[in-house]
Amino acid sequence: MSLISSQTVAEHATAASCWIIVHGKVYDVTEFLPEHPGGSKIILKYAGKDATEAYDPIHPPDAITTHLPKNKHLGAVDPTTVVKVKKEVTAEELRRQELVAARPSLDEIVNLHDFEAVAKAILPAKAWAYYSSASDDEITIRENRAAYQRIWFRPRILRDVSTVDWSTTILGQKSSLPVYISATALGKLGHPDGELNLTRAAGKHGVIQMIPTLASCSFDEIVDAAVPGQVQFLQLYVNRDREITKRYVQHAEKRGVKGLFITVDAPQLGRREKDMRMKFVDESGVAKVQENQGGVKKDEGVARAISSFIDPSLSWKDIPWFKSITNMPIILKGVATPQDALMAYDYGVAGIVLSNHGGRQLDTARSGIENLIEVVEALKTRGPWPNPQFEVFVDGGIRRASDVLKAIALGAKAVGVGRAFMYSFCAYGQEGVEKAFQIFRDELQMNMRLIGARTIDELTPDMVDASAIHSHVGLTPVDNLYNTTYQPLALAQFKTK
Ligand code: PPY
Repeated sequence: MSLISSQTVAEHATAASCWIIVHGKVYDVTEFLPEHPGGSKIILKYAGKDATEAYDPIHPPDAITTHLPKNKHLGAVDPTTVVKVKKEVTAEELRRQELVAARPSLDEIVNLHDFEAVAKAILPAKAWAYYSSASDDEITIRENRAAYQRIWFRPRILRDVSTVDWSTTILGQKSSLPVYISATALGKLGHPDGELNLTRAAGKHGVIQMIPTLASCSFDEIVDAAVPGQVQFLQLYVNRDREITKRYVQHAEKRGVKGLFITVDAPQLGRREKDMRMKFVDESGVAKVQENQGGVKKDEGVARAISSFIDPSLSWKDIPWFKSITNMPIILKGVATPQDALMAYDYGVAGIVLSNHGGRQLDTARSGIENLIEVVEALKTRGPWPNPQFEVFVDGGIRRASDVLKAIALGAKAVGVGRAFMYSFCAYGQEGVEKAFQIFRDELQMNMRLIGARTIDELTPDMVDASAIHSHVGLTPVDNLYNTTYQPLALAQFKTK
């Protein structure tokens, strides 16, 4: 096939005929414009041009080739015709690069909050807004941390804690930590290797990674990056087109994925205002004077832009179907009440994650750790507890091994950590994630010794005092590190000249 000159591509720069270049290939996306989950406006910005840089962080590499009919793949661009446009380095970008160079050395990172602080400083504003944002007033995201501080330890003494072992099993799979990497989307917004940083670190350290449906890397890239025997789970957003979901799930099972975590708390995406407000901020980080023209669809932030494929009609009736299409254990991610925990149990799934989606969905929903207490009580009515056939996980707000131990003492089989691992690779790539694991190990060793638990099984409910958990009146000492990295919400900005 003959090469296409970039001048020819440039002639197709309107909604009537829209060509774009991605990874050196030319695509005719004219008919796809109305179907693009992120809206047509963003594609039109790159009409007739190379869209690779904008495409990469948001899409797995194969998204365009799988979704666009073959007759719209027009061929390769002639590289000799491509005029290299020198990318203008903005003031924000310059400042960012200076900060990257001045990052604390990894040796100076002593806790997980440190990663978050570095990520906050060095991430592009849009990436930080997308990752850090939570819904509405961001009450739940903060409560996720605060709840752990309403639980106090009741340590046991004189138990010979010379050796302590925090390894465990999760859904029957070995895990070196009682912590798994929870799914977080769009990893390449924060680091060029995206989710592969997590895969590589997890493979080296025997930690289980949950692969997100909305990863920036493709599912196969993430599985290919695993070492032999490395355990991976899959987080699933259920597509309106069930055939797509079926193919995806069965492909994952074939590729050796060991657990299917179906997200059940996101029939519609929460309104994450920090992310939404990015619309009004231009590249230099200065508030942009922008009239809201009639008819122009409001940009709703990165997340809402790409969420239209998620099926809001998902219901309990679908659970038998999932069981019929896969033998992987099915876990419902985003359960928040004892009633639903019992329904999940009665529907015969393998477990639940007590989660509020990192505070990104229903604001003022309670924390997973608070719900755990009632859920465990309810599950005891169904038979002996702990029940090896039904595992309960918790996520949201975990930054310390002490948080992990509290959840396990109260009945969680393991906990999920999403943002904290993501921030560790945003700040330091794979090495950052490995350091985060080391921090967990150091803190687990110290805390297990001080609590008097030599193994995960020795963590029992009597080792914690959770009597204040349901009191939402905060009288605990102030969590300074968290409060420093937490960025308060802002109100709408007045126009600047
Ligand atoms: C989230 O942002 O909370 C997600 O779970 C990922 C996501 C990203 C974009 C659309 C829908 C969900």
